[in-house]
Amino acid sequence: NNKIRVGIAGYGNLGRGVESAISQNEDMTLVGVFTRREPVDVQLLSDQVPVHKLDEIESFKDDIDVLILCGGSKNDLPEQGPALAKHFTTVDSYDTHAKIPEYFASVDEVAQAAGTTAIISVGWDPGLFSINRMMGEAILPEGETYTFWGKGLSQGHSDAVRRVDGVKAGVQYTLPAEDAMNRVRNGELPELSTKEKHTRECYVVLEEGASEEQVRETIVTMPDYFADYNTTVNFITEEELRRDHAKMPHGGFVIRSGKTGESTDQVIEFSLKLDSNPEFTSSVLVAYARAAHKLQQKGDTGAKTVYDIAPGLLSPKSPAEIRKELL
Ligand code: API
Repeated sequence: NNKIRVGIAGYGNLGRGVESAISQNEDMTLVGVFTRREPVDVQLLSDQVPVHKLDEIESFKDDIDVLILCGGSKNDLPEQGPALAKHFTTVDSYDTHAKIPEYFASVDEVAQAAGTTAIISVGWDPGLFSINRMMGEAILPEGETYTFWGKGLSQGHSDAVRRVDGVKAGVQYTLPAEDAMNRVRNGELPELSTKEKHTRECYVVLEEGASEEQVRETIVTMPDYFADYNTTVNFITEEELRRDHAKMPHGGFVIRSGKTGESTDQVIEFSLKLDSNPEFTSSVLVAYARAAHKLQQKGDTGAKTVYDIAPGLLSPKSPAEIRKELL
């Protein structure tokens, strides 16, 4: 049969989510998981799927149609994105918004030369929210766009916290400012700075001997992640982290509030309520993996973002089926 053969690079929360999502998509099969850890130490959901060392992945070139990159944006993807696009058609969830243009260029150069297709920055934000921001602007040129997240656990910010020297483990919650959110929902079109829309709350387990003050300072001043926000850092024990912070819910919304004609109000709202941020992000990655494979087969290569992908390519159904059933 002609199932799309998928590989996973990196097996944390996202990798596990991708494994689980693939099992819900009959046109796909998971051929292997690739890890920097010792393969015997990696426990998959399924015992049917082999685990290999990531540095041996090149020898699987002919066995994988699409590789889903499940590493973090802060340290893993800037290196792995271009390195793996050299040999594989890839999908990733690079989410450092300010550095996406730079990351796109580095992946595009490699993918163009290698003839692979690489869809970057896939997920819900960046991803589904980005599409809705763009549609709002295109359809209602006179208006304002607002994005609110949470309350929820940001994987990107949690990953960034865990990379800080002296941090053993930790999570980050994004909290929307209720008053700002209500003003937007009431159609007020307020001008809001980054700080006025969200605050950030971190729960951190320190390494033995690490300094609270130093860790706090490194986190709250971190560019692209925390510097522009009011951030609080709480120090907790490993047991408290396991007990109180194991769930990873998230969500939020994009609102475009605009006017047509003389002064006709029009509001577009797209919202998500997620019990598991990683499982949802993974599900988006898997749908885009299907699109990446179709593009690659058509010879449409190079780096892409969600803006470049026609929605029908995400579906396992044929264009004729989609027209008949969903239009
Ligand atoms: C936040 C959002 C999260 C977006 C979703 C995803 C993640 O600050 O909570 O990191 O979980 N930017 N990029």
